[in-house]
Amino acid sequence: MPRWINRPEGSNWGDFGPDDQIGRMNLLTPRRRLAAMREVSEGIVFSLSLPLDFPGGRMVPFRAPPQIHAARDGHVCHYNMVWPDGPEITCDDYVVLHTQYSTQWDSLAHHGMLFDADGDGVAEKVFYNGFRAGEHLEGPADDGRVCAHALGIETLATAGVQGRGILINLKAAFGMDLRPVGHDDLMRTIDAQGVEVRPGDFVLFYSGFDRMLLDMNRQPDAERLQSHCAAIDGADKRLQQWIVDSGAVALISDTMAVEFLGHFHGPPGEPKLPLHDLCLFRQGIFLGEMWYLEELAEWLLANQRHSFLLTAPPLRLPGSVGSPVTAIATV
Ligand code: UVW
Repeated sequence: MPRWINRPEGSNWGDFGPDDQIGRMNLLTPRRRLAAMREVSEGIVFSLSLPLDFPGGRMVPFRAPPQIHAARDGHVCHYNMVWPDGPEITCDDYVVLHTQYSTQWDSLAHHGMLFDADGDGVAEKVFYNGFRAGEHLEGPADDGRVCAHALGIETLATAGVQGRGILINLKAAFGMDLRPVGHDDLMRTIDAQGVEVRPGDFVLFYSGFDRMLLDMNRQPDAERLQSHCAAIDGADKRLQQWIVDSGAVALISDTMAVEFLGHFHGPPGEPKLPLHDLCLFRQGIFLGEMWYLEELAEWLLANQRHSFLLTAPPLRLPGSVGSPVTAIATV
């Protein structure tokens, strides 16, 4: 039995194969990856991760900062521990890590929709390419355990997250005011900044949110953060079509959700996160959020460039729906 009969409007389900789990990452071919290597001319690198204990506090109530603990073997604490028969000292730890607390990838298992994929007239919980909640995305069990048997972040980890990155500087175009960036605004910015988007690209949007967050030093002022910065408007249908046509494999930004969050309190029944709907559910386009882009954006602006080699694998953590990422841009 196929997993789905009805294909969501505007989706590419099945185009990369009936069991595909990496969506548009299929467009990142060896030839395109090789071309991305040719973006490197200086050998300068930029780390694109915030310290993973940022933003600090609980900006999203169910996402907490990492907690690091000493590894224990019964009553033995393996931290600053002198070996019983020698002079060596050892430290081991473990961490309680909310995978989407800080600089992160969203896997295609992060965001699904209620949709009648099997054509029985009843909407069910489904994700990209028709993978199902409860069946492929198992849990939560009584003890809280979950497992994405399909679409987990390990699918991205093994897909080879290295290719051409391009950065669109929304801060340079629009300043720090809160602003949805629709299709026409984005096209004007792309033209003015001389950005060329190619199939297989990772498309980064820089807003200046990262600097605000860092200056708050782990005590985020949510109201201030929510009332600043430009972000692409996922509800703009022409912008959605541009994303589909662009061939981008992932959209990435320094903001909380890549997209403008002004639709969060929109009419009942409408998607609150329309870009998440388009990218993660319909098109299999990965989203990277809360990346640290300031230094890269400033270097690119000063050097009249917009493209670079991006290397950004997530953790190969089977069954997880997201992952921290310590990405590197090489120019
Ligand atoms: C938001 O926090 C709104 O987005 P995400 O769940 O993708 O992190």
